[in-house]
Amino acid sequence: MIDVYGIGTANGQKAATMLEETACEYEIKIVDMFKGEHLAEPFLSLNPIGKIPAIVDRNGEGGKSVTVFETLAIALYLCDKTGHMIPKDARARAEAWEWACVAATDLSPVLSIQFQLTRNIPDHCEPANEYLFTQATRFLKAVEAVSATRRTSRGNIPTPTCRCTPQSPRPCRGCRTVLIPIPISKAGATELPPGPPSNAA
Ligand SMILES: N[C@@H](CCC(=O)N[C@@H](CS)C(=O)NCC(=O)O)C(=O)O
Repeated sequence: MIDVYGIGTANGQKAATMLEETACEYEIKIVDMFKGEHLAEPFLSLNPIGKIPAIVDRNGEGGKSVTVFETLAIALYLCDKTGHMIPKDARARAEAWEWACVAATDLSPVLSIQFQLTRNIPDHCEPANEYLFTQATRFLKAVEAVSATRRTSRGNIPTPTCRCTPQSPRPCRGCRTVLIPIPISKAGATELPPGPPSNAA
């Protein structure tokens, strides 16, 4: 059994999606960021940076408990543990690492910074916002083109650019595990309620 600590933000959903995709049994432990629980114990002992998600594998190697934070580290840990989603062929495996790196080092930071910029910094520099938007579009187009031609090791078509909303009649597998729906609107992040406290300052 794996405990997943988080809430239904994009990164929280990524961990939950990977638990589903690797067919692990898991229990959701809500870390309510809107109450600042991510910046306090006991969560800080799971991730000293104070960002969700984190997992605790109660039955890790040798039957010992293993804690992992960072979504890419969680994804790789789960693939490694279960053997799911990691191609055996070296070239295909390198391709899997390529896209994992794109997600973790390109797409995710760009989307995250753009989100914070448009939501929390009203007098942000618009050219910076446009640059981030252009980059995000570039990464997402490439991901969509490639994922249209691929299947995961478990035979289902991956949906890396999920478009579910809280009202979706048939949410994707990752979104079925969403803990608290986050309102999404075409107008963008500015319409969202006030964000959780952050220790970024
Ligand atoms: N690089 C981290 C980023 C995680 C992250 O940004 N989590 C957000 C929620 S989606 C968070 O905890 N934000 C709270 C904060 O920055 O204080 C990962 O991939 O796990």
